[in-house]
Amino acid sequence: ATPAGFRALDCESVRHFVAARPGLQQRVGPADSVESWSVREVGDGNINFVFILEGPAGGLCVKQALPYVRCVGEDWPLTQDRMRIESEALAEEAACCPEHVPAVHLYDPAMALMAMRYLAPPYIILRRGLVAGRTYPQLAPHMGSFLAKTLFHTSLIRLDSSTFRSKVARFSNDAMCRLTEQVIFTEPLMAAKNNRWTSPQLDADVAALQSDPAARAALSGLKGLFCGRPQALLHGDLHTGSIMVTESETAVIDPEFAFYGPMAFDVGKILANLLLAYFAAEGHEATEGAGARQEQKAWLLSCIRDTWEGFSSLFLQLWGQLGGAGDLYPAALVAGEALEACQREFMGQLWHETVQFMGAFIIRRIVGIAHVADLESIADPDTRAACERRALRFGRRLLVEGSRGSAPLAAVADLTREA
Ligand code: ADP
Ligand code: SR1
Ligand code: MG
Ligand code: MG
Ligand code: MG
Repeated sequence: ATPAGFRALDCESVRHFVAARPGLQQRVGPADSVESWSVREVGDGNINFVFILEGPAGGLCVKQALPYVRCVGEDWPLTQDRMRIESEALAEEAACCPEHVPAVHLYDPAMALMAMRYLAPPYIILRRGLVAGRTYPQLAPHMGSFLAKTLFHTSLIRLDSSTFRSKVARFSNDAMCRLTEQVIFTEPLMAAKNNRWTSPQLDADVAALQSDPAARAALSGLKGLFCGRPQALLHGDLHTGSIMVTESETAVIDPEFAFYGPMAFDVGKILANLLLAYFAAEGHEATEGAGARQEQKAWLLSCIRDTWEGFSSLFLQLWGQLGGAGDLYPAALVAGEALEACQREFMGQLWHETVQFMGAFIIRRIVGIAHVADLESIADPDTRAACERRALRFGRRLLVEGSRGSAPLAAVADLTREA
């Protein structure tokens, strides 16, 4: 139910909401400057409304959850508790990785809103930077670190089982998980009214994929992992539209889908979105000129590899330093060679699942309800469809085969060479 006292804000009412709260107001400007503040709604995501207020003292970002999905409208109701999840997840992430998380200044449950640090230009949404052809040398080390710290510190390798279970319960996030089950793990491989694709160019490709029993079985297996493996507190929507970047900084926003799930879901989502940018780059070259994206394409592939390497090596380092204190592999039970064997098995399995999730994420962005600007911004439908066909075939292969039989880095190199 909508919280008592809730009202949807617009640019005028958000100005007065902030002006009435001294702790927020002082971040934008003194009382006599309120009418001069610039206020704009900048939400370009699928779900919520986001306002930026700027005045003589600085800027502030206010994000509000209405009782429905923004990109669909009132026909798709959605819990406003997602704003509690987002503010609590940001706090959990900030506890282990403050360098990559925006500070939250207020969470107001009745208004289903959050006020947080305004990530002012040159911060830009990573997906937008990638569409414009840019590269970000710090992205892989920063995202490797964000993933390792948030996933390790919230896992049972680090925590005692009572603390772990209480966090699992606090982040059950049922409605948001059901949305993910529907739009990622169910609809893309069946006839569903939400689905869309570049038609008629991809009609035959999509028909073949949707009637492929191996793909359907693999997607169902991933849904089982998503629902049944509470391994760590996930961000839950870690695509390139949930990351803001500068040349030297990286900030992860928008964890409203946070819940306890399989680590490979988060790792796979960011890697899959980098791959989508890679496949789209070929299409941008059609208008920008042959070779125009060569440097970006090489960087995207190295960024995938380096993010995985940075993540896995820091995760294992944290495990070596602090893992013995948690209840999953207590030092008294697992040490020396036994610990090394557990770590090898864990990382091998995590990579395999990561690759399969990558396949599912690529497919959903080409066939399902929510597409990506990387591909959508390729204006010519034949050019776009050629990129999407390549990505779909590659995604199907990742989904069905995972990394079976190959060492992690060899698998990335092989798969991308053959794509
Ligand atoms: P949604 O949940 O609807 O996807 P997001 O949290 O992703 O909403 O925010 C939508 C957009 O608002 C982002 O793509 C970004 O452009 C802008 N935005 C969100 N948070 C901030 C922030 N802290 N600073 C600056 N811009 C932001
Ligand atoms: C209605 S589906 C909207 C999608 O946008 C969000 O960012 C999530 O990825 C979700 O699946
Ligand atoms: Mg978003
Ligand atoms: Mg969101
Ligand atoms: Mg995705």
